[in-house]
Amino acid sequence: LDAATAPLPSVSKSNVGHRWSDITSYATKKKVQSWFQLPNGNWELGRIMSTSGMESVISLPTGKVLKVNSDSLIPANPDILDGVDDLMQLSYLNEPSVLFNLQYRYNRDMIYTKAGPVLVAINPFKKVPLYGNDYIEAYKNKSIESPHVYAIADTAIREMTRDEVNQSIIISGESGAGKTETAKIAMQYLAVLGGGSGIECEILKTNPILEAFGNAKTLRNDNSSRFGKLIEIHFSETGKISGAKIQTFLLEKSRVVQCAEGERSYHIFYQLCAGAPQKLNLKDVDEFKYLNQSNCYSIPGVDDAEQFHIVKEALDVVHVSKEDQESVFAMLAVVLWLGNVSFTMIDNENHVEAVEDESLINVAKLIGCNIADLSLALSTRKMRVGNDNIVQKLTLSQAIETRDALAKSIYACLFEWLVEQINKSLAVGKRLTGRSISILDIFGFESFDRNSFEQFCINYANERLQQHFNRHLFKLEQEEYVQDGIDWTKVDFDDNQDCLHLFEKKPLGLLSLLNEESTFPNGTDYTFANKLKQHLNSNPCFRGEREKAFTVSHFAGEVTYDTTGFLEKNRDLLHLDSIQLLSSSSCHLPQAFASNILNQSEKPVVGPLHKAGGADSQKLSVATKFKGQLFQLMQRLESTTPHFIRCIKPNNFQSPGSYEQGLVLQQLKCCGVLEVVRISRSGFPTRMSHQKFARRYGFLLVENAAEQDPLSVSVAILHQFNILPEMYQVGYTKLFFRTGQIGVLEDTRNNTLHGILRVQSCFRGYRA
Ligand code: AOV
Ligand code: MG
Repeated sequence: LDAATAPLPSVSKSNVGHRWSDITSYATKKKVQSWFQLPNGNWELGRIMSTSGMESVISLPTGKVLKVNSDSLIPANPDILDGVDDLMQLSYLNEPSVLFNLQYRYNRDMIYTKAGPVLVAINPFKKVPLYGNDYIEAYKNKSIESPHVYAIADTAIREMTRDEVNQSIIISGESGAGKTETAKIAMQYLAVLGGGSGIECEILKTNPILEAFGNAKTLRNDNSSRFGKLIEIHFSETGKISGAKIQTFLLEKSRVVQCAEGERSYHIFYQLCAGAPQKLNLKDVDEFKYLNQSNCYSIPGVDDAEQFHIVKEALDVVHVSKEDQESVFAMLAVVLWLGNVSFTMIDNENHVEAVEDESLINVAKLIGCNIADLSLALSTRKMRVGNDNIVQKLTLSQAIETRDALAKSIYACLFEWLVEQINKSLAVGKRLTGRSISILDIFGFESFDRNSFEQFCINYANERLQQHFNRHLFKLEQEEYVQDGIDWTKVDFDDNQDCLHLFEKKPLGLLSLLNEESTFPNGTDYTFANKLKQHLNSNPCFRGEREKAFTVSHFAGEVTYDTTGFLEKNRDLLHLDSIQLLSSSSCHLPQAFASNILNQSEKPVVGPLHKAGGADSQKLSVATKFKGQLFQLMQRLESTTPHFIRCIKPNNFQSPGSYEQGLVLQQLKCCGVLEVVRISRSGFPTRMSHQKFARRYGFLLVENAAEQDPLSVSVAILHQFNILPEMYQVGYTKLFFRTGQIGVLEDTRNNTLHGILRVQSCFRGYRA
């Protein structure tokens, strides 16, 4: 049994495991596998043939043999760890090992993998046979253990019941990574386990509604959520769903009036046009300006007319009356017709008047106001200058801005109104007092060639969420050590407090400065950008750029923002003339919208008239409102036990079967999975119970250990193999190892087993 007693390679005392020289000296004897980076950046698994000095010879699976610098090699895990279902089981947690492990599983349709406490989900972009009642049953009965959204949902239910603490399932990842699908899969599980009252059907039907009104085709995702969503599902004492509540965040309003080439506006517009009741008098989608500017009308594989029926049925289920449904569709038609309203020049000072054509007439009819009032609201503005009330005529660009602002407001109000109706239905007659599980599905971190106010808000939200993530995982890790009686000196990890500070600091943070500038009537995107540069240039997370741009170092990478439109989007003004128009309507929805807008002002708007300059300072800025919502959200999440799911997009083409290592790696880094792995690496990531350890390696002991208890066997093994004391900790129930230790033991075990097999076959040969 030479191999068993052969001295193990010496190991480095640093936290991160082996020093390279240790590996290579060991490798030369054992032909250890190692990662080698190809010029295209991908990693390839090779075997080290020999090493001399700083040079190693490796053979690649293709048969190619290369001479490489030893420093460029990264140790690979032993074969028994191929495709482990928790990355924490890997001896080496380096990037190629993590990437390979996920890819190994992905290729076998195992799209879920645990990264310690986090579930990683890689978007398959195809149907995978992992869902449905049989699977739900199996996870419920614990007859399947492989990582799954169902398993997360199951844990959430169990911990809610056991600990009497509210739970949250927090889903994040880039656009198109699969957050919304994952949220639906989790809801499906909760609905089956907590079903019975019928309310679960209503909850599931909120998905097609909110997706129709809040999702759109973008260049990255055919069904991209353009809002954030938290759904809180309540359970009664008996574990049945008793009701639910939905909160939404920051719908992307700008999409209603403009969207990029190849993208679409919100699905519902196309659905309505395809399946519209004739009485709305709608035209084909390509005749509406708001829809035809992006040259994209359909989504491959999606039948908008059919979707429209699904949405109508869903509205029935959540008790939106037929009458209200008609009003909703009428408001959608208002938005579409508004986009077609045009203006003509009436003087040589560029002032305009709305053209009285079919679009203007239809808008007036559908809103329930008279045409002249509508026309005035779109082409003039009442102002108070000194003590005089004056009526100012609008220029073409002002009129278009006013028209678009009205369309955006109507749509945003409609969305809010719908959410409110849904919430009434989900809560009606039920007391939402029991325990709850909340599912958070927000917009992921975004970095485009050009980033605007929307990305600014989205990325700020992701910073907040990332901090929540860090704090919890750090805490969880620490708790596990403490529970097992391990001496745990705190490990440092980068938190993103500095970047959050850059956003939130008062009075000199990004948000404060933005708000301040937004209240100045003469503030412009230029003056805003200059102010940032003036006050924040010394902040390490901030860099002023040329023109009106600035760069923020986010946890997920640097993003350069173009301030064009920041102030206008942050002010988000709807002129009082427009609000008055809505409140004068004879229909109930426009009236409801008008009072909703007025209610959202900080102070009631006094008097019907604008101040000169038009800045309506009473209204909360978008950034302020969003920050408030986020704080409230974080507070709510803080009081729950979180379960994190990180969605990963394996390619940018929404196509199945393609796994781009670079893209996956970038997301693992961005969304903090490697950070979790890094935190764990500086601790003791490999854990094995005393029993399992004794069973697996006990036979390697020189002295017979059959009589001893698992703990003593384990300790004897550790001693016999001279595992350095700083490389492991003995807990009450488990052994905790630094990175790489199990790999070394495992190699010894394999060699010993091979030795035994050889000896056995020798004997057999002898007898024969
Ligand atoms: P997202 O929510 O993360 O993007 P989605 O959940 O909309 O991404 O997923 C995008 C598309 O990927 C879906 O429409 C499906 O076609 C596919 N997909 C995702 N998960 C699965 C799965 N488990 N099985 C099969 N197909 C899946 V965004 O909302 O754009 O950030 O704002
Ligand atoms: Mg989504």
